[in-house]
Amino acid sequence: MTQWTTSHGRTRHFGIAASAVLVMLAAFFVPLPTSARAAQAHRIHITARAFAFAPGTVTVQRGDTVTLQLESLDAVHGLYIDGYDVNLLTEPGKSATITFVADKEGKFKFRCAVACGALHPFMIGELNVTPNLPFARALLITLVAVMGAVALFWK
Ligand SMILES: [Cu+2]
Repeated sequence: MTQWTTSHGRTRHFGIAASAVLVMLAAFFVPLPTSARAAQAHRIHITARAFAFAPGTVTVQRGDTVTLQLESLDAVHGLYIDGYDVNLLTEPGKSATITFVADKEGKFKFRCAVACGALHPFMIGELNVTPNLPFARALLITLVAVMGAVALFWK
């Protein structure tokens, strides 16, 4: 019985020590959010022709500033993005530009805004806004630190 009590006491001490280490680690890592990958600016040139966009997929990270330049190679084409306030229209040989911040995460279809022919409904591309991973990691570490601190003061 005495032995059991001793080992239990050791486990408790180990728990406190582990919490202390966690808090120290947290103190070391908490400034991470500021060092998370800064938002980037992308300038993306998209050509439109019957009946496709090139490139058909655009991938950016959340928080990035995106400048889209839409150029038409044949007819009047448009580009609007579902879920974003983005709407472009351009004539053959000309281009239109818009700048926006990709503040919503996920996959968003972009479509031609002008009925340009038989396959117009299939003139679809995709904007892929991925999570800002370093920021997410920093958030996770902060969360672990808070839990560690709670565990420490709970004892
Ligand atoms: Cu079209």
